[in-house]
Amino acid sequence: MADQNSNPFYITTAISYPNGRPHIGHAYEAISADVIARFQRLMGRKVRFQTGTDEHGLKMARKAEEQGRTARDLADEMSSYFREMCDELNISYDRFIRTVEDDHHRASQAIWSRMEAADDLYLDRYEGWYSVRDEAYYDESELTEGEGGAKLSPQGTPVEWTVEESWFFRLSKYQDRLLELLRSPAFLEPASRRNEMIAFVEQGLRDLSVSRTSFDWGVKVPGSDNHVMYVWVDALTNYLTGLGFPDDTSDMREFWPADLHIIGKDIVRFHTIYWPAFLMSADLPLPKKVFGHGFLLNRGQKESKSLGNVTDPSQLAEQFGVDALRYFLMREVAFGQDGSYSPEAIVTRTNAELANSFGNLAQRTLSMIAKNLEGKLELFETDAVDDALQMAVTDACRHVLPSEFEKLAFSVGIEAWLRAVYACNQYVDDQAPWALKKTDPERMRVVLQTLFMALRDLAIAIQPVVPEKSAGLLDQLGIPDGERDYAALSDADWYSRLVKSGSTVGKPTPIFPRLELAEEVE
Ligand code: ME8
Repeated sequence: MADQNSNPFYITTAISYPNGRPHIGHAYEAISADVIARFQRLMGRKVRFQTGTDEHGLKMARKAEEQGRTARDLADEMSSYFREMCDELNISYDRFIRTVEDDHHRASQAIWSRMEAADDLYLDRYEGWYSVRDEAYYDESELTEGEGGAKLSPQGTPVEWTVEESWFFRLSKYQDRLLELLRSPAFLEPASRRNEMIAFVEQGLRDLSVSRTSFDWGVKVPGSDNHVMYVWVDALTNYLTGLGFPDDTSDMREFWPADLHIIGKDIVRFHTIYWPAFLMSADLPLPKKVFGHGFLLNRGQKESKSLGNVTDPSQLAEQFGVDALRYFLMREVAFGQDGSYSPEAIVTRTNAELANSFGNLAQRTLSMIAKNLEGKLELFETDAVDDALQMAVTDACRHVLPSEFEKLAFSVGIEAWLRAVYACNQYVDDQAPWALKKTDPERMRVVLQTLFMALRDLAIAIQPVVPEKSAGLLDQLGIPDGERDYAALSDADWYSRLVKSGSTVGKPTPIFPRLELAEEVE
């Protein structure tokens, strides 16, 4: 459906359960999706980026009951913390969706009616296991035994025996088409998640219970007022709601099917089996790719209220800075795998790579230009050693980083960028402009201006990861707003235009101060 000329790119995160406050896993997912959204914008694509909260279901209803309040009241309060977290972390979403919104109820009822019209829904009785924590039905064969013989889901959560009248979706009918989809490598990444899903489908799909009658916190089933939709039916539909479905809107035409759903590894089944089956039934195009990222662990351990190690991401951002946190997460964790973080690791890495390497390079280059060239830039003739540095920087910024980010291999792309930063620092040490000042001032000018050009490329390339800090540096360099996208990296004339414009470099302000570990952090 998407019009190729406008080059649209639609990316979504999962929508979070607001049954508590956001944790670091939520922040990690939002940041990684934001890095992709910003990257694609810099690549010249028209990006639509959606995130939000998943507010219906038994988990929310029970949590509200526990707290003696209405589910709506709980959702209103908690959802606002998720939105605040996104704003604090500089997440450039176009819409923060809440599933309690009217347009979402309408969209969910519309997809339901299309599945019904396709003869894919029938009324029966559900008898089986349900995990409220996962909001998932499990087959007996999938369960394991916990302490005292308690039955546990494959995710280790408690399950309860459930018997009620329910609408069923003919999932079994889509078995062959789903297998074909899952076997096409582009649909689900990383590849490690694919085999598990293929095995699940190969083992035979049973029809899925898609409505509940024992509580009413959800979207009403059209024509069956005593049923609410199974929360995953409405939750997954959020990706369509945001584009105006079921209306034939320009957003639907432009952005559906979605280019990329970013989700965590625990909800791959819902996104690569249930969701495509619902869409096939409703006769809608399927998302192009689902990426299941890994989990973030606190010093190698899962965070949980009982261990008392739950981290508030806003507090981390406040303590270390938003961009330092973003950089750390994208650089430290190989996207797709699990990763671990600790305050020490954040401080060590960002001090070494951002403060001491990139920040220091910017600081010393710009202060030498301000001091020794009176901030004035001019055209210059390079030597082979200057050309070699320029080539290394250009290769990292124009080729390696973008091609790795396109593959969602952020840590690899950042590593290439960092090698270019190291090359610049090595060049400063080798060329020793402070010594050239006395022996060969003309050569000093060449060295400083070569570094200026490199800094500009490095700052442009790293924008998706550290948007605020790179913007600050590009401001200090005098790079005009309209010349900061990736196409500008291939513009051979930018420097001569800047020189002609008479732009000058003032005394720099440090962009990445060294971080200290606060006393209260162990
Ligand atoms: O699953 N590290 O919501 P949710 C990394 N409402 N990612 C993590 C994580 C961790 N420690 N813990 C959770 C839901 N996540 C549903 C989604 S989408 C139509 C409905 C990820 O609040 C998790 O994998 O439990 C998911 O992608 C997202 O955070 C929201 O999790």
